[in-house]
Amino acid sequence: MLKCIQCGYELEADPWVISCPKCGGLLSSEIKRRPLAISWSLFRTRRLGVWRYRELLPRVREVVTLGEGGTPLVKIGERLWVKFEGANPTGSFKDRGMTVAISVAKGSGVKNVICASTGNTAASMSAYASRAGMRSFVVLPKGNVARGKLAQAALHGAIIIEIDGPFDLALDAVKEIAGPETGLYLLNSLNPWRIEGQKTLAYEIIDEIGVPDWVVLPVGNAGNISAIWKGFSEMKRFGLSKRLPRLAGIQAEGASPIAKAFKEGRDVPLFTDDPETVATAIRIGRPVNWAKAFRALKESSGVTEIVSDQEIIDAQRKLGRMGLGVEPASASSYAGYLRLLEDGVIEREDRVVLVATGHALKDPDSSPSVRPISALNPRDAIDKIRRILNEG
Ligand code: AN7
Repeated sequence: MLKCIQCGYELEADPWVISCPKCGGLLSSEIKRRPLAISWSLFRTRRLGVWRYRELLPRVREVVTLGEGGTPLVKIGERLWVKFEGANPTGSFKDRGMTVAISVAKGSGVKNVICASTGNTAASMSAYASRAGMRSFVVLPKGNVARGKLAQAALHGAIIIEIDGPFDLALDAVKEIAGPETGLYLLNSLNPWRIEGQKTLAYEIIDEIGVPDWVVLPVGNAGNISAIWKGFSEMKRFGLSKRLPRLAGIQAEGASPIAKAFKEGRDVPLFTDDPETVATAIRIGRPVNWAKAFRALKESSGVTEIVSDQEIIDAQRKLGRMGLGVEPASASSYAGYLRLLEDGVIEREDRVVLVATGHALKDPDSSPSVRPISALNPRDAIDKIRRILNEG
């Protein structure tokens, strides 16, 4: 059953209905009754990943999967973990949502899918669409999509359209053309089935370490923060966990419509038409899921934080030196965490999970420039290595 989060209107699940037919509000897939069979011991008989929790996902005729989810939860401190979503099949958390939404679409006979994207949604959607035998169209902000993501879209055979302007304008175009009339199925995070897949990130955290005190994550279009909150809330409602975490939503200085407004105690975002940040994944000025995000932040006694591009890059380098390769948007989790720790909002005793949403390989241009030491021949290489070792 789908329910409008704004006016409460309820309707039968219909893949083609992406927003409320009554008021245009965001839809959410609601599980009315607790599925009887569910328990941790049942889930744990299955492989860790999105479909481990299939009783809590939409029923689909055929699962279109690449083995998504089940990503490493890497301990980097006494009470600090990184959920490494870069380990998903296409290198970002988007795969969790795509396996579910593409499976739903396939069951309805969809042949063509479309999204606007800052890059990762495009990469993920085109991979899953190809896996399902569908054709994909992606609309991107020209010059602001990281190289690795473009390469993926091309590799998986997407038809790529670039526009002059930010992600938000690309999404306007996609929303206009998608629908049953054109047969183009919309796969941005407005699509409630995407959220259903992405909520499993929360399930996996509880499955592995229980409910933490804080979950810190980057916020762009605000689908993921909504999804993760839905995941934690459902587990508590179904009696599979006892408490809820607080959420910390992090945005970049030049693209902080939600973080800024929430900090100031406003009820609606401070939209911007010209978002700018080195973290191109979250270079978004008018996040479509803002209403769900505000609810998640309020219900979780959450906070928002704003970090500079320099803090993001510094955090990315620090994670790199811990063996964790993440793209800039993902490093904003760690940058935000460091700030919140310094400000005493998060305390050292708190158990914290940082969500690292995408892999470093996505955006090779954001990594430090490569400055190799030239050697004339193998002998020279050996000499140079010895000299460095001797320097200590
Ligand atoms: C690495 O791909 O919006 O707040 O079009 O790629 O759910 O939007 C990507 C978003 C965080 C923000 N980290 O998630 C897209 C797109 C990474 C991302 C986000 C994105 P949402």
